[in-house]
Amino acid sequence: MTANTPARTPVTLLGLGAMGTALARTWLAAGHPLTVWNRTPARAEAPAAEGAKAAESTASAVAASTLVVVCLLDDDSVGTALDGVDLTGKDLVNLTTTTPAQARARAAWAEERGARYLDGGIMAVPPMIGVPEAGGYVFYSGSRELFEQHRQTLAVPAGTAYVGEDAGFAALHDVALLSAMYGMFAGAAQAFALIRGEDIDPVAFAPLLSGWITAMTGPHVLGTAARLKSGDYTTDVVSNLAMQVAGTPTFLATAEGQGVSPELIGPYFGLMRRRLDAGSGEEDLAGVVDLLRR
Ligand code: FVH
Repeated sequence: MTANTPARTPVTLLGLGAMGTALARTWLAAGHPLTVWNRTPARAEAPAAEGAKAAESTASAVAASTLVVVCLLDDDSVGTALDGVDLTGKDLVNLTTTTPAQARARAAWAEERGARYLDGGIMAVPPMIGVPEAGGYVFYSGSRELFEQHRQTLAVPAGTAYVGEDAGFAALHDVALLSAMYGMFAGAAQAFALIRGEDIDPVAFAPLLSGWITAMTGPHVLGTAARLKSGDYTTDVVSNLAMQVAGTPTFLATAEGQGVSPELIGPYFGLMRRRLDAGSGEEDLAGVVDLLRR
């Protein structure tokens, strides 16, 4: 660092699992003074060798910096690690994956202890951290002031997307995107199961499947969002529900013929059928969203 280089914000990081270790590396590489703590102290040896200060307790780690980032297994481990620690005047950024309700409760808990609170949902896996071209980012919600003040420091490991003052919103966005991901993975599993056992090379099949998912998903997602917002589920429908439900016996019979269970795809077809039976044959699939709401 030269005399003209602005000082980097000191960071304390609690948690050196796979994700915490990746985060630590990026802040160290960017020149941030870093204090780390991990329940199993041996995991602090690698970042310490790269210049981090290894704290012996969460209390001393928290005392070392105003900005305290937590990346532990779950909400219980956050409660355990910070139990009895003085958080007065601290800026607590919790990147641990939790439910929205846990995030809101943790925000209230932190504020009662005199800290500002920002919750985060990491949309990346460890190899994407510190690699901007990998496209990883973190959803943040909670104190906007805290976010704006530390935006640059938070942007070091991955991109940032602030989604609102409600501390639960980062977790909600995180879980919503991951839920969609698992739905797509379920669809891919169904497709691979159908071809498995035949003389079809799964590696040759993969780009067809991937290209199809990509081509269909974007327009479907954007179209559904527009319908949910406008409340108009029938204008400009390309493939209506009546036609799509009429096709489902073919998919189920093919699965049966290939020896594939309908347990993944059957429930979705069931929802489509319910919506059709309710008189929505001219819609597309947006109405399924409303059926899922309890
Ligand atoms: N790794 C991933 O792909 C995903 C990507 C998206 C975000 N997740 C979430 O990030 C949180 C941390 O994940 P991680 O990958 O670092 O997880 P682990 O490698 O399993 O490390 C867990 C750390 O938590 C510590 N820990 C566990 N229980 C306690 C406890 N009761 N008290 C204090 N610390 C605890 C553990 O310590 P140790 O086992 O080394 O002693 C690790 O530091 C997580 O929410 C993901 O869902 C990652």
